[in-house]
Amino acid sequence: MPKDKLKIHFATTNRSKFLEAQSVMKEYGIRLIFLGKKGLEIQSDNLEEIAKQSAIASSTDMRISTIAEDAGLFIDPLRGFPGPYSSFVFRTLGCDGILKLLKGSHNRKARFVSAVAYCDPLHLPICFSAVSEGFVGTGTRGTSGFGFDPIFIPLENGKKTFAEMSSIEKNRYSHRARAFRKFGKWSIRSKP
Ligand code: ITT
Repeated sequence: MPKDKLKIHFATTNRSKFLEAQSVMKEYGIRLIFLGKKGLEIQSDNLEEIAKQSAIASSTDMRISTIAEDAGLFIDPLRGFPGPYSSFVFRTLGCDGILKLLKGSHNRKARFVSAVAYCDPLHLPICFSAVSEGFVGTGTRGTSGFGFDPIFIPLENGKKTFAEMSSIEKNRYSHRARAFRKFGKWSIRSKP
């Protein structure tokens, strides 16, 4: 683990994502800093590869320790779509577009996946992935969070969408919180 363990830059443009991750990192004594930009993202259908390359790019460019995260919603009856293309699909189709694609489908099983990559200028990146299993609701509900939160219901809760939860509650079930906790545990284990 790096010398500047307590301060890590999060190479993301998404402030909601940052705030969720920041509160998890606090549990591990890590101060996460919002970078407001990310390294050039590669085209790939592998979230871990995208996150790793993005973390390498930011860390090399700025000579600092960085974290990058790539996440996506994988919907079973759509054979994993939108998956790694979630950002584009959210901007183009949005929640309503996904609901239309699923109209009449009884199978609404889906999962959010998060890949969190850490990189410092002297080492190869390390990546931690986690999943939140759930299903897509039949309409949009709630105003919290971002992205596909209004249509995703995590299995462990089974009732509320992520957008109907506080960020603390979302962090109990979310792919992102789980992946960041894996990173947090690793950072404690690798204490110099
Ligand atoms: P950065 O790449 O700058 O970090 P981003 O918003 O583009 O921000 P991702 O590529 O990781 O982030 O995520 C792709 C999309 O997947 C994102 O724009 C959302 O629409 C959706 N998504 C990811 N995590 C989500 C979450 O926790 N809740 C709702 N939607 C999420």
